[in-house]
Amino acid sequence: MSYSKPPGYLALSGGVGGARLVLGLAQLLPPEQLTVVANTGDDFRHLGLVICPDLDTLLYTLAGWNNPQTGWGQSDESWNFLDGLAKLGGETWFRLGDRDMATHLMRTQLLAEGRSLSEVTAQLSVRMGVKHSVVPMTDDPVQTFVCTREVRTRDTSAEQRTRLAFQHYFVRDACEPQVERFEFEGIAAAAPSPGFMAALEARPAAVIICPSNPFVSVDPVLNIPGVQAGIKATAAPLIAVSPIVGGQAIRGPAAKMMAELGMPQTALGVAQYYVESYGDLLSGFVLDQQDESLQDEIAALGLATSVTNTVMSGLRDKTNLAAHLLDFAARL
Ligand code: FO1
Repeated sequence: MSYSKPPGYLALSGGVGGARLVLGLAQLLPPEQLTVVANTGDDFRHLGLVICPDLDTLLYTLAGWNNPQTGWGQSDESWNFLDGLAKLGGETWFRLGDRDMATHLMRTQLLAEGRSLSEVTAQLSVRMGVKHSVVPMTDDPVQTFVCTREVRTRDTSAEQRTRLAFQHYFVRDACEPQVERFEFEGIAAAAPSPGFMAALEARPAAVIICPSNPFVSVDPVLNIPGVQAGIKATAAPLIAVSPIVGGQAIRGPAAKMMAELGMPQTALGVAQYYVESYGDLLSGFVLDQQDESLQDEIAALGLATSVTNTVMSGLRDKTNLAAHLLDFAARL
């Protein structure tokens, strides 16, 4: 008697916003029914360490180690390492807590021993007691660069364009420069990670785009060669949750980026961007109750739509949104 394994779900996530929904999904789905694919475009080498922020936010969130205030790093943190680094005149703009440092050191060491990022992530998951499968989008190097334009207030003719490494834009420069476009260096030669491919080949019941930044968290994942074809081949509905609620991003620079890219900073603007970028790959869009008035315009893009509370503060909100998503997916 062969019991057909119930189909699983695939969640594509960046950092904070995505991790909240992933925690909700993890309350409802057993480990064998959920694979979380993390954006690795934010990754960078710093102080000789390989740092993978979105992977760590997801692992820490599922392990219960995360710092809910910042959305990154660990709770109960101490900062002696950073204080020591400051005394030596080292770079302290990227804040590394003492407990967080252990993760970066172990990851850097395991990678240096020749393991793939997927293998290292699996090891860290076990050591953190994370049961659900969190995988990098790829084991190949992909680095997000933010191409910005600094319009000098006085002399507007002297537009200075710069190409910033993601963490320089996001942390060192506090997302202040005006974005013009993004580059994902290395992506043309990147392959989806083994866990990502396996989850697609296992014909998931649905693929969920978490409420992450469309440009620097979602686009890197969907633009890895083979991913869009892989999603299409699953015949599973691809559903996005809007990261913009009431004209604001819950966290991070998504709304500011949309303004600088000339897009309406609304859930409709996000839906339009996804449809323009991915055509009919996307079949469903979930928007917040505050944006209910946009539902018909979003549906007119050819998307099935669903309205619910997408602002997640407590665990109940996360679980409710996850349940709503699974129910919505089942109806597509
Ligand atoms: N984000 C900040 O805004 N300031 C920081 O000092 C900072 C340190 C940091 C350390 C480890 C880590 O995994 C993430 C960290 N982040 C910090 C977040 C990081 O910039 C991520 O790329 C964002 O979370 C966007 O996904």
